[in-house]
Amino acid sequence: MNISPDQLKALTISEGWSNFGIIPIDQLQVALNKHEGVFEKWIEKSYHAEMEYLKRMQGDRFHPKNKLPDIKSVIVLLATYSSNGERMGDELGTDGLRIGDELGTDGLRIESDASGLVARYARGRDYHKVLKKRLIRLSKWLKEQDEGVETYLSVDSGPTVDRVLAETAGLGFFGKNSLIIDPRKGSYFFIASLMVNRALPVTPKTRLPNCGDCRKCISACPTDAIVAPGVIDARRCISYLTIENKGGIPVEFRSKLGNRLFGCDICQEVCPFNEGRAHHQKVMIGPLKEESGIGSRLNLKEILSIKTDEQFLEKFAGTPLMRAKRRGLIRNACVVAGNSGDVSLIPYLQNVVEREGDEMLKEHARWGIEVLKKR
Ligand code: B12
Ligand code: SF4
Ligand code: SF4
Repeated sequence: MNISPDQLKALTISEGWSNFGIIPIDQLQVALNKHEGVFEKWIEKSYHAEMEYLKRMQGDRFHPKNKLPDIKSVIVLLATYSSNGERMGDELGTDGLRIGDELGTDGLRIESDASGLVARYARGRDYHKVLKKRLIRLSKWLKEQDEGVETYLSVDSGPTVDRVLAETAGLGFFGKNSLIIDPRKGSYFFIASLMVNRALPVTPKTRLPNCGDCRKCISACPTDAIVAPGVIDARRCISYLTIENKGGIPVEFRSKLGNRLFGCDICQEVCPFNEGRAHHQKVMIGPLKEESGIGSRLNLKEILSIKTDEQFLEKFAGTPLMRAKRRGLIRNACVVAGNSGDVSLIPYLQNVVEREGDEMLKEHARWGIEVLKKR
């Protein structure tokens, strides 16, 4: 196909992508074969928690030909999201509490704080929709150059192993926190991809560093979820517990959540490759900025007062918080309220106990009340 990397570069930058790479399918399949075994071991150990869809999609994720039989190349694209907002783990000790905070006998923070923190990736508009639109435009452009072009696009929830794609394309290396890190730009980006049935010009790769002796993310994780370098036990990860998890949050992790209401960024915030990144994030197109979405903090009284799915939709439609649904977000808010030390939240938790028919929510609200009453 007659297109140059320079043409693609100009196009992707104008669309808001921060970087891209092209891999021939043979090279990708070799990398995927190597990683499939790692993935299977991860599943065997139940590190995937209740994310059964990962198991179900294994065949398609590790064998791109299942989705596009005539696949010749994959364009892997990165999209930076806001990294200059509020930190989720500022001055946090390994127990997830702010260093210097006055602690109660149960080790909980006494400082009053009636809001919960949202992970950076979720502060803007729903990235699935934003990035999908960009991929569709790229696909259309390719089809204009050659009408025989066929494509298959994937963003996050699609059947692709995004970090393996990004690593193989030379866009970054696997950190011990398991994230892909671009040594020049850090790790605050999404990964998306477009499979194409044409041999495209392969992008050059440079030698990348690795973590070396650093272990900052492993020691900073409040729940010890990084069980080995590069390996996350999702059952312990705050990101899983507050977003993907459909059940209750195990009591042993509740105080560790601190004020993290949705997702977690601690293993990225402590990473030296992310230091000072706020100054370098120049490619920031509207919808992924936190100003375009819900921002970094949500008011707990407001969250605990959301009575119906309609009210939830009104507030959060088009944002990544839809993933947790009303039930998940209220569950998280009960825990964060308990951790806040703010007794003015007790009546709001009491309302949850009285109003909700769901035993899981009632139990979390009662837990929050109990913790606050111990103050
Ligand atoms: C399931 C999932 C999760 C789960 C499990 C996380 C995990 N580490 O596997 C949970 C819900 C916990 C999660 C959390 C987050 N996620 Co997530 N998640 C995914 C998803 C859908 C699949 C990942 C997967 O297959 N995991 C299974 C493991 C085995 O595979 P893997 O992650 O690719 O892991 C590789 C490494 O472990 C490596 N490896 C194995 N052994 C070793 C040893 C060493 C030494 C090294 C260096 C590497 C290494 O090989 C594995 C592959 O074979 C991808 C999207 C996608 N479609 O791929 C997004 C994705 C990985 N998530 C992403 C993000 C942004 C997050 C969060 C930062 C969100 C947040 N702020 O709350 C956190 C980060 C937590 C963390 N430290 O991983 C981004 C990562 C972007 C990047 N720069 O890397 C992705 C790629 C989504 C996207 N398309 O942009 N996530
Ligand atoms: S996202 Fe948070 S809980 Fe999960 S591994 Fe990283 S620091 Fe640990
Ligand atoms: S904090 Fe250190 S060990 Fe963890 S990913 Fe960053 S460089 Fe690697």
